[in-house]
Amino acid sequence: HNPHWSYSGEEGPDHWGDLSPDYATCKTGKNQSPINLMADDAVGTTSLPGFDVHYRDTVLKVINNGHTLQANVPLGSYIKIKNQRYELLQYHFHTPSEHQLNGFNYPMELHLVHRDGRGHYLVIGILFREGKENDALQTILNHLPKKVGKQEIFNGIEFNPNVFFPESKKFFKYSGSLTTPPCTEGVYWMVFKQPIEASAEQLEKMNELMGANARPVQDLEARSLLKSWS
Ligand code: SG4
Ligand code: ZN
Repeated sequence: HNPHWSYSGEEGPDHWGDLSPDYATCKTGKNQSPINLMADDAVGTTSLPGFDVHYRDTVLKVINNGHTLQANVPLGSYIKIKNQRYELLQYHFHTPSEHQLNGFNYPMELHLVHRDGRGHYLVIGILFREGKENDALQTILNHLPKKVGKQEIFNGIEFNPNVFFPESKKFFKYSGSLTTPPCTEGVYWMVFKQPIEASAEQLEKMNELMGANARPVQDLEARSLLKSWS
């Protein structure tokens, strides 16, 4: 059983590393996430490997696990990068955004969590800004679990999270960590530069559901931040 953690007070982000020896990396790690994505400081390279999105329409399974609102994905959806297949496990949301873009937070961030056959994580981050209503997000908002901690399956609701990808495929890439305890490193992060839109009402509703659940930005330390354009 893992020690309890939260986003404020005694069990908040400043204390995660002290709550358990299992969470020490949250304090001592030098490759932590999230970070501030400074476009001008990022190393531009057009030679980053491309990625192919192979997501399927699947039944919507939603859970509020007390830390985030999350959709669990049945096997069969994956991202391909250089012949490596990263299986989509789940996606979830943070309000406000965890990553900053040029020093600013956005009202929300989506994380699509993938894992390859060797257990390496790839997380894709997509930022939301306030704008027009987002139909896909509304589908999720229309199918919320009634209780915290219990997954609800909405049979008959076919959903494909590929609708969340922004038009521009420009992205940042860096090596980071899980943004929650145990803050495990070796996570391959890709964050899209172009935010997508959701309405003020939708963002407000998400914030109401989850509360503030963003870890503050961490130092880049010795890492390089890459961008897929120059
Ligand atoms: C959220 O708490 C998810 O519910 C966790 O998923 C996830 O942990 C954690 O965030 C960290 O992921 O993309 N923000 S993040 O770095 O995916 C994992 C579950 O607990 C291991 C399944
Ligand atoms: Zn996350």
